[in-house]
Amino acid sequence: MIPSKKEFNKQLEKLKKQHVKLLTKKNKPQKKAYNGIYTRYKRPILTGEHAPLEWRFNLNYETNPFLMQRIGINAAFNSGAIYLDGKYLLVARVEGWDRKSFFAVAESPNGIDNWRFWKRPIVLPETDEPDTNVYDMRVVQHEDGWIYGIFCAERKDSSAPKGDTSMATASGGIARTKDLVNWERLPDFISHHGQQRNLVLHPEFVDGIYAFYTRPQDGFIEVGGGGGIGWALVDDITKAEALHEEIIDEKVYHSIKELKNGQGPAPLKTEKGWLHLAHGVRSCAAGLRYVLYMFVASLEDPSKVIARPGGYFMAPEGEERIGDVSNVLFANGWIRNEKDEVFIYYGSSDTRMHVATSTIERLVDYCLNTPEDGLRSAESVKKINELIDRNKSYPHSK
Ligand code: M1P
Repeated sequence: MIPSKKEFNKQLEKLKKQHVKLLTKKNKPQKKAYNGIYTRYKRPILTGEHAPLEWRFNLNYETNPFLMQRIGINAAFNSGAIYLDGKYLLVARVEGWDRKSFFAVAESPNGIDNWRFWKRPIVLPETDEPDTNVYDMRVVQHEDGWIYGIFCAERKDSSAPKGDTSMATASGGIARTKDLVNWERLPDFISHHGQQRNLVLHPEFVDGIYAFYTRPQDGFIEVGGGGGIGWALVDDITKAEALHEEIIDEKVYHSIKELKNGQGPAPLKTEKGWLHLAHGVRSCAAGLRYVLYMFVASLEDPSKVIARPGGYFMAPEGEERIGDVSNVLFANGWIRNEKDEVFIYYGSSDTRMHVATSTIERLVDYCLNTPEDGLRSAESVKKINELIDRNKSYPHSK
C-alpha cells in the first residue's frame, strides 16, 4: 500500500532528526590508551551516513511516496585536509553503492566533531581520458598561491586481454583551486616508472621548481620491483613530468613497510625538519595490514631523511580493524593550527574517518627520540635493555 502524505512526512521528520543527532554528537578523547604521543578520539568523525539526505533521497512525495533511498553512500574515508580561514576542512573520499569514489568537502568548527558536508560534492573536471574512479586526494596549499588536489585517477587498462575486467591503471591526477568549489584540472602526472598512487606535492618550491613525492609501482596493486617513497622535481606543474624519481624512503624486509609504502599528506615544516606521515603495508595470513608511520626530512634538502622512528605510529585498533577492506589505517590529511596543535585525520578499513590530536612539539620529540628499527630481534631486545638501564638512574625506578 502506498503510504499517505502524512506517513511520508512523519518518516521524513524521523530521518532528519536521526541525521542531525548523528552530525551533532560530541566526540570525546579516548583516555584509556595513553601513549603521550597522540590522543585518539572515540567516535568516527565522518561516515557514509553523514552524507546529506538530499544526496540520497528523493524528498518529493509525488515522485517518491515510499521515501526510498535513490542513491546510496557506502563510505567516507581517506580524506585530504586543509585549515582555511580558521575552518577545519576535509576533502573526503566518498564512495557510493556503485563503488565509484568522488570528493566532497566536510567542515567542522573545531576539527573534532560537528562535521557537515557542503551542499554538493566537488565537480572535478576530467582530462581527455575520463577517469573511471578518483580517490585519496592530498590537499596542498602551495607557496605559488594555489591549493592543489593531488589524487589517484584510475582507469581500465587498455592493454587488458578481452574478458579481463579487473586490469586497471593508476595515475597521479592534479587539479587546483582557490576555494575548493571551482577546480581547474591539469594534465595527469607523467611518470616513466610505471603506475602512480600516493602522489603528493611538496608545499614549497625546491630550487625554484615543484617537488613531488611519488610511488612508482609495476602493477595496479603490486609495487613489484618498484615501490618506496620517491622524490621527483618538476619544472612546470601544468605539464608535470618526472624525468627522474629517486627513492628516499624504501620498503624494507621484515618491517611494517615490507610490501609497500606511500607518502601520506604533504609534510609539515618544523624547526627540526619536515615531519612526514606515511603508510606501510605488510602481508600476512589475514591479508594486507596497513599502518601509519612517521619520518623527518632535512630542511636544507627535503629529499634527505634524517630521522626514522622505528615501527608503526598508529595501527588499526578495535572497530578500526573492520570494514570493507579490513586491517587498514590510511592517512592523507592532517592539519596544524595556529597553536601548533596537529589534527591527524585517518581512514580505517576503507570505511570511515577518525581523528587523533597531538602537537608539533610532541611529534618532533617522538620522531627524534624513538629508536630506529634495528631490523633484527636481538637489536629490539638491546634497545629495551638500554632503556631499562637508563631508567635505573631515575628516582621512580626501583
Ligand atoms: O585498501 C587499502 C588502500 O589501498 C590503496 O593504497 P596503496 O596504493 O598504498 O596500496 C589505496 O587504494 C587506498 O585508498 C586504500 O585505502
